[in-house]
Amino acid sequence: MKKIQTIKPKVSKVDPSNPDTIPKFVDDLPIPPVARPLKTIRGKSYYEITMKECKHRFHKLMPATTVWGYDGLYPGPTIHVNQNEKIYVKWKNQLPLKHFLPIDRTLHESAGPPEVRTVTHLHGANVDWESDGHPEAWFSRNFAQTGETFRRKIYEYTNRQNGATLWYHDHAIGITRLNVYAGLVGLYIIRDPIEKTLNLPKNRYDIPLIIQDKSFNQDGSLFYPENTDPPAPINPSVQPFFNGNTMVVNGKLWPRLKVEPRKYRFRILNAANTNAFTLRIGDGRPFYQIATDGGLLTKPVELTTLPIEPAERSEIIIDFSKLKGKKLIMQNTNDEGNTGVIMRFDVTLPLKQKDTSEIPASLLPDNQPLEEKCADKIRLLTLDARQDEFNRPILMLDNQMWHDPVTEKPVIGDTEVWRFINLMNFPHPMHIHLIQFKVLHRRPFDLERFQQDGYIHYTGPPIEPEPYERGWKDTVRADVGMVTSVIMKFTENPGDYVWHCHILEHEDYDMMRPMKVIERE
Ligand SMILES: [Cu+2]
Repeated sequence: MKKIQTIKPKVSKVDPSNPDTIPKFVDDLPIPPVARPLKTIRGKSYYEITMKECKHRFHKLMPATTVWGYDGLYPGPTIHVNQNEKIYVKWKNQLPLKHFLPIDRTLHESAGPPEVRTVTHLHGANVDWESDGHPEAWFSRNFAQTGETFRRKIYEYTNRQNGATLWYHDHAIGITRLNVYAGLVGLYIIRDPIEKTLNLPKNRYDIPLIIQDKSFNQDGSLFYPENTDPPAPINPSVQPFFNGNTMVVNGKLWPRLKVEPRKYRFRILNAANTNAFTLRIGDGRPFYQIATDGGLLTKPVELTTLPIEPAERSEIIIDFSKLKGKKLIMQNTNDEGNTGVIMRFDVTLPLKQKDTSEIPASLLPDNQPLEEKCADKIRLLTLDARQDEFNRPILMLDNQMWHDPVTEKPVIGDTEVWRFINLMNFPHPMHIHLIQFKVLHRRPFDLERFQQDGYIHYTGPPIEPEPYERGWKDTVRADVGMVTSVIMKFTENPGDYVWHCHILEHEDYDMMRPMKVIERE
């Protein structure tokens, strides 16, 4: 047998702080384990998931790295549920009392105790507000201290929504970027009966890909910058953005996945702090998108590239059946060099059995069309910036800080259109808790005139959403120079939620606002 050449540099030559020295495609892609309920309560599954500090090996030639993980795992265990199946989760904090990443003490309550606080948000969930993971519903180790909106230790998820790939992550006020970067992420998969009839690739052919960028110090510890460049007069200081110099998938640096020559379903999550990626497979071969954030599309969309913003999910089917023996790199075409490479698919496994799975012509009937003309309320919401006393940018929504009084108060039963007016020179992934929306359109406008008179002067017709965002969404890219409109119907669950930019460095300072969903009077 011909020996396949493997890359085996000496351990001493790998410098975790220099990505050029870290060989790619030497670790197999790990699959996060399935979360198991501790017991059942009145017939419902009850989970306890404990946040712990632990050691994690990002690469077989790197020393183990201190991370924070749900159940001591990075990424955390995947929770699997069925549509309408109610479950309970007690999220527990047994983390150290001191953070291992640099805390900016000028943000929110970061100045005072407790330094380490956590609260878990299930991103994309239709959930009662007390279980939503409100940023001020934080709790410290063993619930010793709790934030202002903390109401319960055990969260209840009803899963009244379409089958979808959701994810859970930390959302504590002022330190979300650090807690998520430390490792507090995991997947939550809802399955529904429609999906089960579709004969999509399943079980070992249904694979999650949680993509993040990270940087490391020489000793293998996680690197996160202490200050801005040029430095702010206070230290540590929040960053306006974070770019890692390596790519991590399911916890491994540039992993490889050995696949059979057949179809696979991939559930892709961009769990990066700041970075958007544009995915491309091999030489740009076509693949098929089947789902967005909130579940299945009406029909598959053929793509050769797929942009994905922080917090967005996209599910695709790749057909490797004609690629036996080939190795295909998943790239990020937004970057060159190390962060332009994500992972590799090696079509080297023998076909276990005939692939009978399908890429169906249609997926989910569109039985909830939302039309702009039926909106009960249209909100114009700006994305803007000013400077703080240290000459750092404060990014804001509607010119307001997090602690300013709530202005978005949707009424149950109403359909609302939100228009995100981006006044900055950078796109922002806007996320609204509780609901799934549809992207209506993006429309170019005259930024200069808006800044003079505060009115939107459109400079062109509305542009249809991209082919890859024509399904249920909870996060949307608010483009530069555009008014991005989304439409949604509030159906249940009054209470205190939030909406925010999902660039974590932005939501911490201060691109997050409260949203109070109210009952009709
Ligand atoms: Cu932002």
